[in-house]
Amino acid sequence: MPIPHQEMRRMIKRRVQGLAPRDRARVLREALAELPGYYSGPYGELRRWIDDQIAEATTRRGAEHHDAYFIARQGVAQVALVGPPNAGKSSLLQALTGRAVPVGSYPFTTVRPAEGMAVLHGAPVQLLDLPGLIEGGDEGRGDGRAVLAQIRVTDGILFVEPADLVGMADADAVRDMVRAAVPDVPWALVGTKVDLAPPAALQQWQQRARGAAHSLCSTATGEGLDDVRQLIWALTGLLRVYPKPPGRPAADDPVVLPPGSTVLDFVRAMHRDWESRLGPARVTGPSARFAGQTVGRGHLLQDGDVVELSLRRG
Ligand SMILES: Nc1nc2c(ncn2[C@@H]2O[C@H](COP(=O)(O)OP(=O)(O)OP(=O)(O)O)[C@@H](O)[C@H]2O)c(=O)[nH]1
Ligand SMILES: [Mg+2]
Repeated sequence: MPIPHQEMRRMIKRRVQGLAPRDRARVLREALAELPGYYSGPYGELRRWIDDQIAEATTRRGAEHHDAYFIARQGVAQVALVGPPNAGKSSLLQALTGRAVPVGSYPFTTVRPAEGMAVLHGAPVQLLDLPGLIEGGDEGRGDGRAVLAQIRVTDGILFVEPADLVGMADADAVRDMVRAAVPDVPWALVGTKVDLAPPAALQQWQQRARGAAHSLCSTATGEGLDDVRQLIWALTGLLRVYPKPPGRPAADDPVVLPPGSTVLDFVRAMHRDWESRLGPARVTGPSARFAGQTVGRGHLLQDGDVVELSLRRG
């Protein structure tokens, strides 16, 4: 049973909301490919609407403007890649978002922040590639102050550190400095370059990461990149909530909600007219004590919940 076309249009709008034009065009093309194969009727109209949106996104490409250093949040969350020079931040941004950025085997390749969109579970998560930080950055060494100002307003910090332990003293100093300067932003740890790391170094790296949310990867071989995507998703705290129409299976595509969302937030995200008609909601999943638990509208949802709403006639 295909998703009704109106819900599909809403879903596509949600997916492209806040995306840079180029990413919007890509997501729209993907949506087009997923459409049921009808070219007439409501789905035909939807198809023409998407075509128009793609045309708009691709002709306005030049309209983007960023301040040289500050990058405003786009998408559902912004996560900053932070670490010492040469750790592999830009390589990771490129691997996760497809955005082409300068990569070099020398320190300070990145001189201006760059951004790209990682589409995680259908939701656009903005990643920032920042210039490498060095000890003393908080006192103005390098561009430390400007980089820290950006990190203060981001939603999550992904510390990028080399798993081969090359330059590891710097990584420690940078992490301590950032955590002292920005204590409120949640963080996680990624070890890069596992392909270069001898087993003993890897073991030592993991020992050091113990107690922190972390994962290991190589952008050279691609290994571990899915783990990094999971790590970023968990870092954002975003929730995937799957609507389930009564008597039918849950939808494949989740509604993505901000951390701390309730059943009421979910209902509002589904349809603006449903709030006044909301009857009991039944939840199955991580936030439920048992499958099909009946909950109130203030019930806090968790990532992976399935919610069945009953609506009174409007
Ligand atoms: N073998 C291997 N090399 C990597 C990996 N990730 C990055 N590199 C190499 O490490 C060097 C630094 O990578 P960048 O992505 O430019 O590092 P960065 O952290 O952005 O560096 P700055 O912009 O100078 O702060 C480059 O030569 C990359 O090709 C990896 O997973 N495996
Ligand atoms: Mg770089």
